Amino acid sequence: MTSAYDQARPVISSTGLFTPADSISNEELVASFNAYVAQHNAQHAAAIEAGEMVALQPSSVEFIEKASGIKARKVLSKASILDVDVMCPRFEERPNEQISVLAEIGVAGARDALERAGRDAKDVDAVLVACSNLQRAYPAIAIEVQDALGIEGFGFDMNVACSSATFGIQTAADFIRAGNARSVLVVSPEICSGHLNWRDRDSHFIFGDVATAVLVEAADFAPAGHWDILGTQLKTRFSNNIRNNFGFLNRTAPETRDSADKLFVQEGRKVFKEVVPMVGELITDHIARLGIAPSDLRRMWLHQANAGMNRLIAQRVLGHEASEDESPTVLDTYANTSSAGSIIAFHLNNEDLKPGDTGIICSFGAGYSAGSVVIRKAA
Ligand code: CO8
Repeated sequence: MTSAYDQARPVISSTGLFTPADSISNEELVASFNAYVAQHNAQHAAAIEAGEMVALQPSSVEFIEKASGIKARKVLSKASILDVDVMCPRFEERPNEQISVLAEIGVAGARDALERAGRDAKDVDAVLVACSNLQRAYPAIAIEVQDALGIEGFGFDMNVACSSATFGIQTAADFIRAGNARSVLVVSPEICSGHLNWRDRDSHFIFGDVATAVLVEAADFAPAGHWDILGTQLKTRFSNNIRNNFGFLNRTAPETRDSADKLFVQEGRKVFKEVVPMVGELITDHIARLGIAPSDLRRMWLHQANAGMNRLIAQRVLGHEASEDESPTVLDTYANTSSAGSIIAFHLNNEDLKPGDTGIICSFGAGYSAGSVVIRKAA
């Protein structure tokens, strides 16, 4: 028996965004970091003097802006991150009866997407929570989001680090093509502040908090003004250059439970060098497969990790330096928000495009993983 939505064509009906109220500028961040460094070096002056310990080096606003393009980051817990004696977000533990903080910001992003599509939660069939770090093992955060929104059907969590949202979009699109769903929410709540080592000079400036949502639906069900999904392409290649060893087995080796490798660590230079060609190739291959010339790409909504990386990737694909209009930046104010970055870039920079305009959402990051979603504005 064929179902009502066999062989349906997947589209993006809407996107949603939750932005924390507070922001930390590079100046505020560096002032706090350098106060910590001064305090640490004073406390260990004798050991440093004796050559038993290496003095910590200060951070700098100029370095951060030049190396990354980041000027500020949005966060859920500003005061405790800047507090030299804490340097970590603090969230009061919630009773099980109360919604968890990760689900809460996911729900806020999802409500925005549903509202923009004029969609009743009852019409949504599935919720995927696709993000870098999940607050707990189970029950799935997606099922909690599903419950909070009053959605029937099913939900599950998935993690492909920075590429979680694009992998989620392909998964949702495949559900729609296969007739297993007609309307799927892909929610990416990213509390990156929770797994960032704010005392590590090499990475303390990189991440921010946010939540995004993408409503993927069958074309014949979607509202006018949606974006047709022309194709999706995913790629993974194992690398230890971005790694976080936090996990449920940490308690089996209590002596290293709080080591720095239980938070985000990376070899930034290697990531930069290896990921730029991988992503350039992915996008070039993908659009060629779809019969789209680089000059036909009206806009690229790239992952927001590093302004220099995006410049080089866009140059490889387009053959010229991309303008801000061709490849918009949000990492200056949001910093790297992992899987949410390319979705924020799309969310804040798509309304001026016209029916028939073609663009690409592309993510890349830990794994390595990269995902490409080619879309065209429908009439
Ligand atoms: N202030 C001043 N100087 C500094 C600082 C600082 N804060 N940090 C480093 N320096 C110094 C270094 O000591 C070095 O000095 P020297 O030359 O004397 O040795 C010099 O500056 C240059 O250091 P780097 O080579 O490290 O600097 P880079 O130019 O490579 O810039 C970046 C560092 C910005 C990290 C850059 O390499 C980069 O952005 N690379 C790409 C990284 C990337 O895209 N990663 C993606 C990871 S995100 C992801 O996949 C999601 C993971 C899950 C989410 C986790 C959430 C927490």
